[in-house]
Formats: sequence, structure tokens, C-alpha cells
Amino acid sequence: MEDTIIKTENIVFKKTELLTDNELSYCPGCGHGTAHRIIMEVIDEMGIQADTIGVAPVGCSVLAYDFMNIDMQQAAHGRAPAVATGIKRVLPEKFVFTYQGDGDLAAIGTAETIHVCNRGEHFTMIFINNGIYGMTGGQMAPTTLPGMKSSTSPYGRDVEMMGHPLKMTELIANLPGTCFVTRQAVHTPSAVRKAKKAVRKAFELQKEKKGISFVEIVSNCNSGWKMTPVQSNKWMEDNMFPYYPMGDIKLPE
Ligand SMILES: Cc1ncc(C[n+]2csc(CCOP(=O)(O)OP(=O)(O)O)c2C)c(N)n1
Ligand code: SF4
Ligand SMILES: [Mg+2]
Repeated sequence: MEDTIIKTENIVFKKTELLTDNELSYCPGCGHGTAHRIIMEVIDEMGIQADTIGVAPVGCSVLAYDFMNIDMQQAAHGRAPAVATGIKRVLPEKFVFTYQGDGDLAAIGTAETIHVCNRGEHFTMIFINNGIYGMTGGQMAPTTLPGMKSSTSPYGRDVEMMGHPLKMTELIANLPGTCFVTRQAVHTPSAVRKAKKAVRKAFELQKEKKGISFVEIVSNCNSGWKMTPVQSNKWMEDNMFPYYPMGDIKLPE
């Protein structure tokens, strides 16, 4: 029986070796793990494992270096774009990417995000938008939806008092230093396929030195949203997608 199972022709799926065997620290059902997988599969398929450097700052993905079997650099909260700028400028032949949450990219790191996108640095940004500060206990982020409950907006986000959600992706698409800006998700097989294609395109574009290639992945935070994984994916489709619509926002010229 065991012999039959390990025969090559019986293998229907093989985890990329660019994902380590370390147990993921993410909550079961969280989109971070799937996002990690598609990025590592793209790097594997492009054969650029030895030429890629990832930068992960603080957030639930703070331990990304434990899961991604490539060169990784830790950055302080919000500072990944600045760190990636330094790495890419010193080693321009390398593929460089940042992996940032919404609290990171669209709150504490807003300035870094806007300036790298305006300067047109030649790396890729992966933006995991789950509308909340997942790691620290589900506080409101700039991306939290109107009326959405969080630990710091227990009655729902009141836009009169707390302002409007920030559509960071639409904002940076207007900046001259971005070449490819797209919004994706990873909650269904077809969404995963599309998101993977977008990540591949973003990495390919680095070779053309046209500026920042930016992939937002709208994701769930089932723990922070206080839902089951299934409920959170449904809630995301019904509530996040209308506000953060899927698709390409800017294509390379
Ligand atoms: C300079 C600094 N300020 C605040 C924090 C606390 N902190 C850690 S993670 C985090 C928010 C993370 O949220 P997000 O970037 O959306 O990632 P998620 O956990 O949701 O994936 C905050 C505020 C910190 N580590 N460093
Ligand atoms: S707290 Fe939220 S973002 Fe963090 S691992 Fe759990 S579900 Fe994912
Ligand atoms: Mg978040």
C-alpha cells in the first residue's frame, strides 16, 4: 500500500520546498498561509530561490522567515519598504519583495509606502489586507470597514469620529513610480490561481525596472473578526469585496 502511494505518478500535489516544514504560527483558516504558498511557488517556478530576498516586518507574519525558505530580512513595523529600498539599490540584480499587513503598510508605514511608490523603486510589494491589526488583538486599522466591529471600535467603526477606510491600493496606483497594481484574494481555488498569476507578473516585472509592482491580497482574520474560517470568508466576500473590489487597477505600459 505504501509503495503505491509514493509512486511518482500517484502524486497529485507536492508542497514546494521553498516552504519549510515548520508548523505555521497562523490561526487555522487564516489567509496568510495560502499567500505564503503562492509566493513561494512562484519563486520556485521561476527558479529564483537563490536570487530572492524577502522583507517581512511586524504583524502576524513576523515569523515569515521561519516559513519561507529563501533569504529573509526582518524590518521594524512599517519600515519594510525603506529596508527593501536599501537592499534593492545595493543588490539590483536580486528579486526583492516586501510582505506587509494593512496595519503595517497602511498605518504606521504609510509614509514609507507612499514614498517608495512615488520614487519608483524596482521591487514588489505584497499587501495582506485583513482590515484589522490581527497580531495585537484585532484593533481598528485604517482599512477597517464602516460599521465593522473591532476591539477598539466595539460598536462598529463610526466614520464621523474615526474617519473613512483608506484605499491604499487605489491611492498608490495614482503615483508615477508604480507600474502594476492589482487586488486579489486567496479564499477559493480560482482566486488562488488568479492571485498566483498576479504575483508571478509582479516578480517578472522587476526585470524590466519599471517601478513598484504591487499586489494587494484581501484576506480574512477569522480570530480578530471573531468568526469561524467559513463565516469569515463569506463575510469577506459580502463586505470587504464591495469596498475593496477585485482586479487590476494599473497595468504596465
Ligand atoms: C513600532 C511599533 N509599533 C507598534 C507595534 C505593535 N504592533 C505589532 S503588530 C501590529 C499590527 C499588525 O497588523 P497588520 O500589519 O495589519 O498585520 P496582521 O497581524 O493583521 O497580519 C502592531 C500595531 C510594534 N510592534 N512596533
Ligand atoms: S490573528 Fe488573524 S491575521 Fe493573525 S494569524 Fe490569526 S486569523 Fe490570521
Ligand atoms: Mg492586518
